[in-house]
Amino acid sequence: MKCRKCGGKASVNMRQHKLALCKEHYLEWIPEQTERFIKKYHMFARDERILVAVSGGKDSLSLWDILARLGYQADGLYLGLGIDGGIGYSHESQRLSQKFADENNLKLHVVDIEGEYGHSIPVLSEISHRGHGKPCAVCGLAKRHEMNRIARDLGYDVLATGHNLDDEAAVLFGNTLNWSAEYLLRQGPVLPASDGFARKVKPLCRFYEREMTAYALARGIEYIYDECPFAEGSQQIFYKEALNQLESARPGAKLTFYLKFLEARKSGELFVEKNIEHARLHACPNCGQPTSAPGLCSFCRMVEKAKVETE
Ligand code: Q46
Ligand code: ZN
Ligand code: ZN
Repeated sequence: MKCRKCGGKASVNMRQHKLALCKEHYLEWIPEQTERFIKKYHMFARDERILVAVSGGKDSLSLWDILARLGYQADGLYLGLGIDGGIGYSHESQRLSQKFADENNLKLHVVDIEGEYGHSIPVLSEISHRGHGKPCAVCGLAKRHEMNRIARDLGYDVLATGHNLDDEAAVLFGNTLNWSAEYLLRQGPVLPASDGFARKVKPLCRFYEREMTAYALARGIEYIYDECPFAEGSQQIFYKEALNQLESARPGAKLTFYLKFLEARKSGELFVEKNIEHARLHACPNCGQPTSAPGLCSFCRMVEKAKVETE
């Protein structure tokens, strides 16, 4: 397999784009594409200040890396959730986030939930009895609240998260299975600011997860491989696996699923019943069934025609 740009040995092959690239050209292609998506979806402008939610994983660190390479003013925000899970999850993810910031001369804000509110996420979850044993409901609530608070307090124009196509397609799949109209209408690459809420953007939403893994590895970014221990067995992961099966049988299915959804939403077709033309129907003079064709209905005309031709 050869790189389409230079003819050298390809190191990444993207079946869904029918595109193979060498490492060097892949590392150019990802930021170029990201820039294209930022413009296409009107995410932010050059003079705006961006706060990147950083978790220490490959997606958020890659996003930060790409925005910095593109010359955007992007600072990071790490939220200390206080999750250990036997692997020191929060500790390690914070260490890697800080390491990335230091090595690249980037500014990282660190907010520790326990330091700020007296309890870690798992403890807050137990106390509040939300979410049936898993702290994810409390965690999601706290993350949204804190990211928004810090963006507002520190004067950032926009909040950026590292959600990739696999994440977005899985959420879309879940929302579709439940026909959650409200969520479907809010899902997309950009959630505009609305009273008290900062604008939220997802610049990586069109990249497959494995494209981001390839990027992080090629850039030599050190990230935490483990997922949060509470993610195991989640519905989200189940949906991802289902979509991966679909994708392996039909390369590009995931991207099409997401992009066609964005198109339908933009054109206003989603959940709007089309006005089917019932007007101007009249009875066919031959069979009496309703028809919009002038004179005979299409069926009678076909039969007529067949008669004439076989006479
Ligand atoms: S919600 Fe749940 Fe995640 Fe919070 S507790 Fe872990 S898995 S980090 S995306
Ligand atoms: Zn090349
Ligand atoms: Zn509040």
